[in-house]
Order: sequence, then structure tokens, then C-alpha cells
Amino acid sequence: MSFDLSLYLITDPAMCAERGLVATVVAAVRGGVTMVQLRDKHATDAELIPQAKALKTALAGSGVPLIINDRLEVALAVGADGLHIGQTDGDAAAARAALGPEAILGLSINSHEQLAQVDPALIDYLGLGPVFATSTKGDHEAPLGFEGLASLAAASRLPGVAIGGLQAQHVRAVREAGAQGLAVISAICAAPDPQAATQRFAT
Ligand code: TZP
Ligand code: MG
Repeated sequence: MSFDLSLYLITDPAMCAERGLVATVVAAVRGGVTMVQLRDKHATDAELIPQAKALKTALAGSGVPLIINDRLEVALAVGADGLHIGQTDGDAAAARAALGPEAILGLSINSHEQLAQVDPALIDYLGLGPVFATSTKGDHEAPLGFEGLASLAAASRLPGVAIGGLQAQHVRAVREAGAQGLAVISAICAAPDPQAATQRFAT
């Protein structure tokens, strides 16, 4: 599946709880997000599968791919469009082999050392971050700033999406740093009006 990293919504269970996961995602898609990732570090696969199925149904026909964070079995069980893995989420080669050549496979990196380990034959895009410190991910690595982001983006052969503390006012700086787009959690999920919050990212 082709994909567009311009504005990549990642869900957070607590931030989506009040409005509901599907309602939050639907509002964000109306507002213009181009990718959606289901991310819940604490739910079991059995809890995530119905959520992933509901999102898949909600996104059908929208052209917005559904990516699953970290859970290969969930991605396979629901026929998601792709999987996003971190540095400690296991083996990209095994994920690619299980998902097949058409699936979208993303990988988070934070350093040139990690970039050097990336096999572009396996990975479709990179998550680059965190750009800023963020309370959304408690255990995040050292912030890159726009300079660090630009350095990684310039050295990479793969498209990159910036992440970490990003708000609508950062769109221009992220693009100028050479990333294809922005991945956001709180700026959309925790907004009183997720559709309006998404629209503020439109360039
Ligand atoms: N990876 C690096 S920072 C981050 C993740 C998942 C959290 C981003 O959340 P927010 O609320 O957009 O800062
Ligand atoms: Mg992970």
C-alpha cells in the first residue's frame, strides 16, 4: 500500500478514552490525518484485536493506512496495512517475512548508530525522534531538536516522520529539517476537538 507520512496520528488509550478510540480517529481523519497507528503498550493482544478491527472498519475506503504499534500478531490477525516497531520490539526481518512485501513496516530510530543498522530492503519509513521531550512517552530517548532531526533525515535513504512534542506550529520546521511529516499523539488525541486540532496542522 502506498502511504503519505504528512500527518500521522498515533493513538493513546488514556487520551482517547473519553471520546472513544474510533470517534477520535474518525474526527482526525476528517481533519486530514494521512496515517493512523494503534498504540497501546499495556493492552493484551486479545484486547487490541477488537480495537484494531474497529479501526480497520472505520478507515475502510478512506485511503488512510492502519498501522499497528509493536504487535505483529495483532497486525496479522486483523490484516492491518502495516506495523511499526521500535528498537527493542524484535526483528525487522521476521516482521517483514510474516507481513509480506506489501505491508508498510516502520521503525523508530534516535541516532546515527541506529540508522546505520537499518536495512532499507526491509523498512519502508523511519520514525525520527523524539524531537522534543514529551510526557506522552515516559521512557523516551534524548531529544534530537530540529538540528538532530535534520542530521538524521539527511543521512537517511528512507522517508522519515518526526515525532515527540510536536504541535501545529512545528510543521514548517519539521519539513525544513527534511522529514516527510509529523507524528503526533497528544496534540490531536488530547485536544478538545480532534478534528479542529488536526486541521491546524494543514499546510
Ligand atoms: N516516540 C517518541 S516520542 C513519542 C513516541 C511514541 C510520543 C509522542 O507523543 P506526543 O504527545 O506527540 O509528544
Ligand atoms: Mg515499540
